[in-house]
Amino acid sequence: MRTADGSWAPSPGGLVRALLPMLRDSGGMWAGWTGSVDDAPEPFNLDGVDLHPIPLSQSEHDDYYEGFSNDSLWPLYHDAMRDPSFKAEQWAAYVAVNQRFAETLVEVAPPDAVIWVHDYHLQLVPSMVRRLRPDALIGFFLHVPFPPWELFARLPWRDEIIDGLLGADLVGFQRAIGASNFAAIAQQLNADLDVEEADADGFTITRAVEGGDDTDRDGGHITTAGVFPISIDVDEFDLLAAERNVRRAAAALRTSLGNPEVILLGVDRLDYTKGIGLRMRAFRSLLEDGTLDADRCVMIQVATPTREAVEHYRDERHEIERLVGEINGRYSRIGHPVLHYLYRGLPIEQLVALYLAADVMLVTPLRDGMNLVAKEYVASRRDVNGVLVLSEFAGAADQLIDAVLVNPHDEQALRDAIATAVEMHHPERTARMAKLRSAVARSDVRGWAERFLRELEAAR
Ligand code: ADQ
Repeated sequence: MRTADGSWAPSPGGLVRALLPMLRDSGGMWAGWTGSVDDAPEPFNLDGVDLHPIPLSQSEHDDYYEGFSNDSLWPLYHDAMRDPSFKAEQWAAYVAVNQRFAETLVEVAPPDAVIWVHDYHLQLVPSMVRRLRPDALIGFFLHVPFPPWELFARLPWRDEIIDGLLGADLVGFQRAIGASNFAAIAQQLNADLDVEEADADGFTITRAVEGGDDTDRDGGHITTAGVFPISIDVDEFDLLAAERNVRRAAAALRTSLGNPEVILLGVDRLDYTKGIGLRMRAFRSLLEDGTLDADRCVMIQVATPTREAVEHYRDERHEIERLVGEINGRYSRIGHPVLHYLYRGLPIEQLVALYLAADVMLVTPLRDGMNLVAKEYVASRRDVNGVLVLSEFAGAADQLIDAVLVNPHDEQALRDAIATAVEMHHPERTARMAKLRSAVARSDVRGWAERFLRELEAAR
C-alpha cells in the first residue's frame, strides 16, 4: 500500500506478513491492485520482493470492486443477508479485471511457476491462467464463506465462476462446509465431473480435458478442494501484549474510563455481516432490565470505515450511529458515556491495548469466513484472562470451542451469552482462556501458508 507520503509499505495484516518472507526466500513476486484508482506505477522491488501493480480505472473500481465484488458476491456469499445486485455491466467489468490479472501473471511467471490467487474478487483467474499457461501450478484461497446451492444458484454467472475455480489445482476454504458446498455445486452444474471425497474434509474433482492426457488421472484435470482455516501471526500479538507501553496504555485506558468493573469490546470493519447492531441492541436490553449496571460497565466499539460508497454500508453505519446515540442518551452520565464508538482504524499497538483492557470481547458476526479479531484477542491475553463471546457463524468457532459460543440471530441467546461472560468467575475464565490460547498457538498464519503451499506442490 501507499503511505501518506506516497511511498510504499507492506499492508498491515498477518497474510502479508506471512507471505512476504516466503516470497523473498523463494524469489517470488506479488501482483495486486494498489488500492488507488488510476494508479499504475511500474513494477518495483520492496524489501526484496518484486511487486507488480495492476491498475483499476474509476469505472472498474465502481463496477468491478464496489459493484460485482462487494455488492453482489459479498452479500451472496454471506447468506444473502442483503440483496445481491446482479448487473451485466458489473459482471463484464469483473471478467475484464480478472483477465488483466491473469495476463499479468502469465507474463511475469517463470516456467512451472506456483501461482496463488486470493479471494472472491479473482475467481475467474485460475482457469484464465490455466488456459494460457498449462505448466503453472495454481492455488486459490477463498477468505469468505462459500454458500450452499440454494444461494449460489441465484448467480446468473454461476457456471462461469465454478469453471473459473476449477482451473486451480487446489482450492482452499476456511471451513469444511465451504469445501463441501463447492464440490456439491460443481457436480450439480456439471454432471460429467467426477467428485470424490478425499481425507480430512477434502474433495477431488476430476474433469475430462479435451485432447487427452493434459495433466492428471484419466486424462483429466484434477482440482482438490481442501480446508485451510486461516490464522494470525500469533507471536506478534503475544509479544506486543508483553510490551510495557502497551500494558501501560491498557491500564491508562481503564483509568480514563473511570475504572469500570467490566469493559466490553467490539472491533470490526463496519460491515453488516459483523452483527454490530445486534450486539449493541443486546447491550441496550441488558442495561434496560438491570442485568448490566451503566455505572459499572462500559462498552467500546471500534469500527473501521469500509466500502463507504456502497449503499448497504451507508445504511448500516447510520443504524449503528443511531443506536450509539440512543444508548448513550438513555444510559450515560455526564462525562461517562456507557458506549464509546470510534469510526476509524487504529494502530496495532492500540488495538492490543484495547484487547488487554477488555474483560469481554464480543465477536458476533452473522456470517464470517474466519474472523481474525477473535484470534487476535486470545493471542493477546498472555495474562490468561478475559472472556470471548463468539458467534457460531464465524469460521473461528470451529477451533475456538472454549469461547462462549452463541447464535447471534437469537436475541435472548445473545443477551444470555453476554451476561454469562460478564458474570463468569475467575477459575472458569482462566480455564477457558488457557484452552483457547493453546488452540490459537497451534494455528499460526505461517503454518497455514506452508501447509497450503505444501499441498499445492503435492498436486504436481
Ligand atoms: P475481514 O472481514 O476484514 O476479513 P477479520 O478476519 O476480522 O475480517 O479481519 C479484520 C482485520 O482488521 C483484523 O486483523 C483486525 O485487527 C483489523 N481491524 C479491524 N478493525 C480495526 C480497526 N478499527 N483498526 C485497525 N485494525 C482493525 C476477511 C474475511 C474474514 C477472514 C479474513 C482473513 O471476511 O472472515 O477472517 O478475511 O481470511
